[in-house]
Amino acid sequence: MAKSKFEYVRSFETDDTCLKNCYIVVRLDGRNFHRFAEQHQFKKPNDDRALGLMSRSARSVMEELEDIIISYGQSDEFSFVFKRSSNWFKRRASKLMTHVASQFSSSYVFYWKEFFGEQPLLYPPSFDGRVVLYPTNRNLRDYLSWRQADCHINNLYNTVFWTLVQKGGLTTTQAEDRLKGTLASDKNEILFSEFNINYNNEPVLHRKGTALIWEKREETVSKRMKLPNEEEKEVPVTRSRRRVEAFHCDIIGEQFWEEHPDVLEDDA
Ligand code: DGT
Ligand code: MG
Ligand code: MG
Ligand code: MG
Ligand code: MG
Repeated sequence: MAKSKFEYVRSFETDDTCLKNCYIVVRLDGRNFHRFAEQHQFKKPNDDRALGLMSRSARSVMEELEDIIISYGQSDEFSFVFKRSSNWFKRRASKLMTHVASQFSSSYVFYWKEFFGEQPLLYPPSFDGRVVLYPTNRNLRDYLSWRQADCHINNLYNTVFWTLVQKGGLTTTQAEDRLKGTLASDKNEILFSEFNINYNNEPVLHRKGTALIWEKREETVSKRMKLPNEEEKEVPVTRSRRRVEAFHCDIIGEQFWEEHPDVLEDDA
């Protein structure tokens, strides 16, 4: 086919193919969710409706897009990991990232009512995205560990902070001053000795965030079948189905990975 004289503009496009053999991680983060949470009266420090909606949207991303093996989320962020051998959209970073971000954002709006009921969504939320490549299982696991450690650090801080405000009667400025320079052990101690709260008994969803993976399930359904020269009858049919399952547990140690050996491909 003859090319138009405008065709050359294509050559201005830059190549953003992700390096082969690497896990491709897309991390989304809510834009200005400090304000979004205020405006929608999110419960402090954790709103289970908001966290549920984030997970529901992430599930939609995994179900609608190809090759995502695990995702991990906390607060207003979610990370999606594409399998190493993925060739979806020829591994073009911008395609992968924008599909993840738009599928997630539209799902967040689409499923809003399932979690917030009649409380209206006041304006369209948006999420930024970035792409990071990790060549080894160790690097990928360290990435996920980093996000879960971040969840822990922020949740411990926020739990003590809001306990000091909500139960201790401090102003937010006083609570901030009280926590300046404190270590994790000091924060645990404040919760325990002043408010009789054992941080380890706080909801695991808040302490560990949410990991979503694919799990195989054997499913038996009965089907009506008509064989030649026989009456139609009910026969049990077993098939294996994949579905996204949520875990709120430690993903830093070995146990989770030993129990789910199919998530990561072996290093070379
Ligand atoms: P950004 O990401 O630079 O556009 O700005 P933000 O405001 O989204 O900041 P970020 O992502 O560092 O922090 C997440 C904010 O979202 C933080 O202000 C607390 C808020 N947030 C997330 N989950 C909850 C929740 O469950 N309850 C409440 N009250 N706030 C939440
Ligand atoms: Mg941010
Ligand atoms: Mg944010
Ligand atoms: Mg964030
Ligand atoms: Mg098109």
